Amino acid sequence: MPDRTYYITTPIYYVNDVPHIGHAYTTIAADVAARFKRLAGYDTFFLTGTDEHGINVERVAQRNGVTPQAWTDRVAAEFRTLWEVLNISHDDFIRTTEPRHERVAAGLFQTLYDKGDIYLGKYEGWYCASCESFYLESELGPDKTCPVHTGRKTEWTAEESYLFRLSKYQDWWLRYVAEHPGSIEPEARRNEVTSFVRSGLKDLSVSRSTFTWGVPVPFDRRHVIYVWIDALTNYISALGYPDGERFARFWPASVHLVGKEIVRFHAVYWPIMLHAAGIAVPEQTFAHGWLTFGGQRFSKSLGIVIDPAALAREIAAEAGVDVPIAVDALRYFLLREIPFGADGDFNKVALVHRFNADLANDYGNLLNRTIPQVERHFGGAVPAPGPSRGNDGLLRETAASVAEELDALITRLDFSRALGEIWRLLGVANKYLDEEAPWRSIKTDPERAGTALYNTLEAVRIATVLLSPWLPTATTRVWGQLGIGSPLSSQRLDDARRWGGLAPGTRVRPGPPIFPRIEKAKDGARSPGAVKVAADVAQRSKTEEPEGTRVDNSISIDEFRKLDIRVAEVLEAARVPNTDKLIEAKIDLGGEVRTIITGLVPQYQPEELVGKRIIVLANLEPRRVRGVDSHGMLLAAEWEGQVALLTVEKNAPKGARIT
Ligand code: ME8
Repeated sequence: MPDRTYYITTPIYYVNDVPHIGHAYTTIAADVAARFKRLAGYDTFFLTGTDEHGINVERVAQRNGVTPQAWTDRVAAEFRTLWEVLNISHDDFIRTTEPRHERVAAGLFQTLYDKGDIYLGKYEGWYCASCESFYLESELGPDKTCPVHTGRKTEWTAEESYLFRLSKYQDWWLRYVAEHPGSIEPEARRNEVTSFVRSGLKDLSVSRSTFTWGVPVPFDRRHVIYVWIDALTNYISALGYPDGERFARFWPASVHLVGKEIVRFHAVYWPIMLHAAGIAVPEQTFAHGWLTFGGQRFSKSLGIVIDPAALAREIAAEAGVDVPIAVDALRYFLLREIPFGADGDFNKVALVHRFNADLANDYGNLLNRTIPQVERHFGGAVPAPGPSRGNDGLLRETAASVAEELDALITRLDFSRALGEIWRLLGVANKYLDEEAPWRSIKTDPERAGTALYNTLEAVRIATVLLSPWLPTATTRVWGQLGIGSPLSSQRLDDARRWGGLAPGTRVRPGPPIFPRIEKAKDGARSPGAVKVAADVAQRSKTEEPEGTRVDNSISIDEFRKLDIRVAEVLEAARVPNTDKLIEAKIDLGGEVRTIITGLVPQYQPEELVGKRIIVLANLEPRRVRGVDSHGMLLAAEWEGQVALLTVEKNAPKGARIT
C-alpha cells in the first residue's frame, strides 16, 4: 500500500435545489485532483454527497406534496446521475439522512456536550433561512438583507437553542492558523476569515426547535441538530468515525474543497469543533471562486440554472461528438479558463474556442498528423528512433520537466497552470513536428522521419497520461489509437516521467478524430458532396502543416503530396433517409472498404453509382454525418448546378494513387 494518502471532499449539496453547473464546477475540480493523485500513486479517497436536513428541505417537500425523505431520495438520485454523466470518480456518496451518518452526527454532539462545550441558552440574531445561518448586523446588506442571497430579508429570530462555546477557542484558532497558514487557501480567503475571527467569535447556535426535519439532539428530543453542524460531520461519518478502518487511514482530510461563500463554516467552525472533541483538524480548506453567467450568479430564484448534462448534450450535438467527449471538453474548459480560486464567467463562445484551438488543434491534431504517416510509411508499426539530434533533446526535456512539476501544481489545486504546462509540452511537440516535417524527410531520410514520428508519438503518450484526469474519455481513445497494450488506467505518473515508454513496433490503430473542430455553419460549404478541391486544400493547410508564407492560393508539390487521392469502386449506395441530397456509399479502395456520405442527389441516383470507378480523397479527416462516420470524399466537377464524378481514363486498379 502506498505510504502517502490523499483525502479530498466536496461540499455536500443541498437537495432543495437542482444540481447545476456551480455544483459541477467544484465536483469536477475535486475529481481531477483525485484522479491525478491516484495517478501519482497516492492512496486516495474522494467523497461527495448530499445535505438533506433543515427547514428549507422540509418546506420544499411540503410544497411538492411529498415527505422530506421522498423528496431527498429523488434529488439525491439526480445528483448521482449527474456525477455519472460527468464521469466523476468518487469513492463514496454520503447522504445525511443515512443511519451511518446520523449516528456520528449525534455522537459528536454528545461528546461536545459531555465536555461542557455545548450548553442550553437562547439565540437571537439576524437569520437567513436560505443560508440557515445567523449574521451580525454589521454583515447585512441594505434593509437587513442577507450578504449571500442578495435582496433576501433576514429575520430577527430568538429561540431556545443549544450553543457551542466557539468564543472559548478564538485564541487557539488564531494561533493555529498563524502556525499553519496553508490550512486556508487562497490567501485572500485566509485574511477574510482571520479578520472575522479577530472581530470576536460569538458562541454558535447549534440546535433548532421550530421544526423537526433533522437529527434529534440525543439528550433533548425537542431539538434537532443545526443543519450546518450535522452537515460538516459528513466528512468523518463517511469514514466510519470513530473506529472505522477508513477513518484511521484517511483522516485528517487533505483538502475540503468548497465555494468561497461557505469558507467560514469549514475553516472556522469545523476545525474548532474537531479540536474541542479531540479530533485532528483537516489539513486544508480551499475556497474557489464563484462561477457567474453573464456576470450574474447562478441561482434558481434568478432563473439562471445551467444543467451541465444538458450543456454537454448541446456541445455534443454541435461538435458531432458523443456526450462523454463533450463532457471532457467541459471538464477541461472549466479548469483551464478560470484560474482556480478566482471568480469567472461561464461563456459558451469561449468553450467552443478552447475546443477548437486546444483540444482539436493542439492535442487531437497531433495524433492525426502522425498516425497516418506511421500507417503509410511504416506499415502501421511505430518506428524505432535513431540517434538523437536537433530538437529531440528539447522535446524530451520539456516532457520531463512538465511531468515533474504537475504533482506540486495539483497539490496547490492550480489546475489552469497544470494544464498550461501540459500545453507547453504539446506546443513544443507541434513545433517539433512542423520543423521535422517527416512527410517530407521520408523521401530523403526515412530513418530521421521515423525518429521524428517516434518522438512526437512519445510526447503524445506522455501528454495523454498527464491529461487523463481531465479528459478521461478522450485520453482512453487516444491511447487506443496509439495501440499501447497495457490500459491507460494502469499507467502511473512515473510512466509519464520516463521517456521511451512507447515500444517501437507498437501497432497504431487509426481512428476518427477524437475532437473534430466545431464549425459554426455546418452547411453546404463543409458538407461532403461535390467539392472544390483547391478550396479544401487551402482550408486544410491552415490547420495542418503550414509551410512558409504563401502569396497567392498556389500550393507546393509537398502540399499536394499530402493529399491521398485514389481510385475506388462503389460497392453499394443508398439514400440517407430524411435528407434531400445525401447518399451513403460503401467504396472499395483496393482491399479497404470505407463508408462515405456524399451529396450527389438529384444529379446522381444511388443505383447509378454502384460499380463505378471513382476518385476519392482518402485522407480527409473522418466526419460524422447524420450519425454515420464518413471517411473520405468523392471528387467531382461542379458547374452551373451540374455535377460530374471524376473517373480514370483507363481501367486503373482500385487503390491506385493519383499523383
Ligand atoms: O452550501 N460557482 O450546499 P449548496 C461556483 N449544503 N461554485 C458553486 C456555485 C457557483 N455559482 N454555486 C454552487 C451548501 N457552487 C451546503 C454545504 S458542506 C458540509 C454543506 C458550489 O448546495 C460551491 O462548491 O448551496 C458551493 O460552496 C456549493 O456548491 C454550495 O452548495
